[in-house]
Amino acid sequence: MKSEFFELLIATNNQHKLEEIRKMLPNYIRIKSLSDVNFSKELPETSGTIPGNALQKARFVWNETKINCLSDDSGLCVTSLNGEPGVDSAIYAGLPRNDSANNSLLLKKLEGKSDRRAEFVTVMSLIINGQELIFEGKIEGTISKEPLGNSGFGYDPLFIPNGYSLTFAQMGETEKNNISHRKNALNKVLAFLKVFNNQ
Ligand code: ITT
Repeated sequence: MKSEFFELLIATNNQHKLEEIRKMLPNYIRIKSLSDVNFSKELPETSGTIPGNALQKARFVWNETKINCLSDDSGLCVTSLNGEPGVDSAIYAGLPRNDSANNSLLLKKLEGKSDRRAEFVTVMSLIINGQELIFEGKIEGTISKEPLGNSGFGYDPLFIPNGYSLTFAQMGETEKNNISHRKNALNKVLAFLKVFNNQ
């Protein structure tokens, strides 16, 4: 199937993710947000795993819209906390979700621990004409002693990728988007779409 443009619905209610994905995609992919298609339902995330949630969100949106779609389920996994907050990253400190409370809780749990290794994980589920695909991206790093920087969202003020001395929130969106877990997952999605769309 060769076509000039490829339309893709981004199955997220997280505006930060949507904007990061928008900036990473080439022009031949025309993205639509859920609000562009008047989709206002809460996305289900009850599987208990990051890949499971990614698939659950994409399936839900595909079943409701029948538009080719891409979901993103992400989390920060801290080695010395047995992978916490992981699949619960968005609500680590409880509801309503609050990035600053999540960061404070994480710092508190790491008090006195010398091992501050962590990795960000993104799993994307792509559904095209009903066919389900899964792609994973990761980046390893460490957790800083205090929140540093103002850009990005979520745990960005705490995450220092390996090989860097700045947190994601200090390095700014362009540099983060070049190396992030989300970018690594999206590169795999794009490699697939390139073949699929015969670009
Ligand atoms: P959707 O399900 O609608 O996509 P969400 O915010 O609920 O949005 P997740 O369930 O994947 O998304 O939650 C991931 C949480 O992990 C997110 O709320 C942040 O706290 C954190 N997170 C994910 N990606 C991140 C990133 O690039 N930088 C910092 N924190 C991130």
